[in-house]
Amino acid sequence: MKQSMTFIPTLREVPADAEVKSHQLMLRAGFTRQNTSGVYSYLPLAHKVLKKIEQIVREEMNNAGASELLMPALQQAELWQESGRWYSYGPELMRLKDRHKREFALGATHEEMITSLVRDEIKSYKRLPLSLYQIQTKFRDEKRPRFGVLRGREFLMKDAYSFHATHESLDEVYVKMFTAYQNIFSRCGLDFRAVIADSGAMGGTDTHEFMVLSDIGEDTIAYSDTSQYAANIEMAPVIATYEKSTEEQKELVKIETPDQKTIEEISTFLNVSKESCIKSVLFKVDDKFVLVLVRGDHEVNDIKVKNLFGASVVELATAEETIKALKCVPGFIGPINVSEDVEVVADHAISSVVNGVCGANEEQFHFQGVNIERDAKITQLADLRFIQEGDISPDGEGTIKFAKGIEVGHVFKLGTRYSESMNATFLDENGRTQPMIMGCYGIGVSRTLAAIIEQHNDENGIVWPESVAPFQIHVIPVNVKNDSQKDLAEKLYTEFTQSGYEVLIDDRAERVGVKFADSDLIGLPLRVTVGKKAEEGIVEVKIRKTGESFEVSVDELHEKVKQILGN
Ligand code: 9G3
Repeated sequence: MKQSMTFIPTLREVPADAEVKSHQLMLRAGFTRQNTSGVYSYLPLAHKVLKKIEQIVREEMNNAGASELLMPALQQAELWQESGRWYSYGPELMRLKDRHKREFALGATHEEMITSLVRDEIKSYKRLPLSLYQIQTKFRDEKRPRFGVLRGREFLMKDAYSFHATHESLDEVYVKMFTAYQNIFSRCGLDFRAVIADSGAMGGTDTHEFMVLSDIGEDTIAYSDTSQYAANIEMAPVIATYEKSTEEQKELVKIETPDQKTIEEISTFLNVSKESCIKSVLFKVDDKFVLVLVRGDHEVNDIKVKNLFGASVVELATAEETIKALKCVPGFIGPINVSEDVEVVADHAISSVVNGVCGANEEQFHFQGVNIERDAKITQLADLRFIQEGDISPDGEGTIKFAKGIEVGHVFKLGTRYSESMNATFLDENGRTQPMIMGCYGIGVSRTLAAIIEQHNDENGIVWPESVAPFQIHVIPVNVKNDSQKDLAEKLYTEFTQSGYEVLIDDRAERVGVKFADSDLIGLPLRVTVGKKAEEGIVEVKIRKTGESFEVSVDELHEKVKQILGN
């Protein structure tokens, strides 16, 4: 490709509203432009990278036995009404009406679509298992789109779905997909971890997220410092046990604590440790109030609360709801003398608190000498806190550390969640009608592009891994007005192209400083500069990743390039 004829609008300055490296570099290196909030165009260089990533995805999906198809983005509302999700999703699901006022969703995902497609055609266990995938634009009206294409409202996803007669069959395909994902992200040059994700009610092995390690990642990974264990912090179970202090039980005493509301304030005001404080958090779990108790130095994990009750919605109670439910303003609530219609549950660590402190359900007052099993009515003790750094790893090996991650993939065992609600059944070998068992497997393709940039850049720009670089070689004639430089550069461009390399030539009549700065921004693996020594048949080769550069005579050049690019 000739730069004088394509479209790579590079920028000198760092755009002010781009907060993360990948967003800044995609704008500066002329890979993308924002059309509106969360909506982007992928310019020619980004488009070539997307195609490279897609090609890797296709090879691995096909190798895992999946067949590619393409479903509509326009999804009739009836499909989502059948699964019930038309009503459970809010403004994030983009909806529209056609000319006949019929309602549609813009595809945020395709479980309903694929299930309705398969149920009409597959009736016998003999046709299972079946794995299908597509690579297609998805629409999700994110409340806060940010970080460029990392969290957009329109993005490119590979979504795969598998259909099975048995759970064993699903397990087999799940492993194949898991392996395919490891291959995909490795081939894209990413440093990633497969982490156990929110298991919902089922149990920890039915969903994994693939996280690219990055400080700007929005997800927190809890991983063991000595074993392979890694989980999304939302999911990581806590197996720590707590020794009960041998302290004598004291009397319950109500004390005045004027304006002391937080654990920090109480612990300082009463000169007690945070571990001996009881943090009471009121939630609305579906349509009932639940008071969750955790030790003062811990945090409530709302996903674990949701899973404990199998709820679909868990939200912090508002101040008004708190006053209504506990007859007390926030900051002084606690588990003692709580009305019947508030259920009180506690994290395991609470059972080790002796003579603790908690809110008195009376403004400006707390209780001291609290011993929960004596003073309060707990309906359940459960693992309800977030795991913390230093906790023992849930597999019993090593201690937990945290890392931030960007979720680029997510694999699920769906079970019969959609086949039952949408009546996708098959006849098993005994002639009995059964709901199909499903799996689904997603990769954020456009997000993967940005994640690669997050992990592969330096102070001068992007440093593309060769496997996904938009081109392999950047040929740069220093001065296109000098015939020997211009002719040699064009000769090399033609020869490399004929040898099967993908070559970009900067044939613009620009100053060399601009060409080198743009070349570093765009970040192709190899640069061949044709300058003053063109008459002597000498060019300069530069390796983008290491910065190493050396002069090479034209007759050794092809061999040298072959060595470096390992084509
Ligand atoms: C929606 C909207 C947003 C959503 C969903 C539905 C996330 C939704 C989860 C999935 C599960 C898997 C197939 C590929 C892999 C992921 N956000 N999810 O279902 F309507 Cl607005 O998408 N789907």
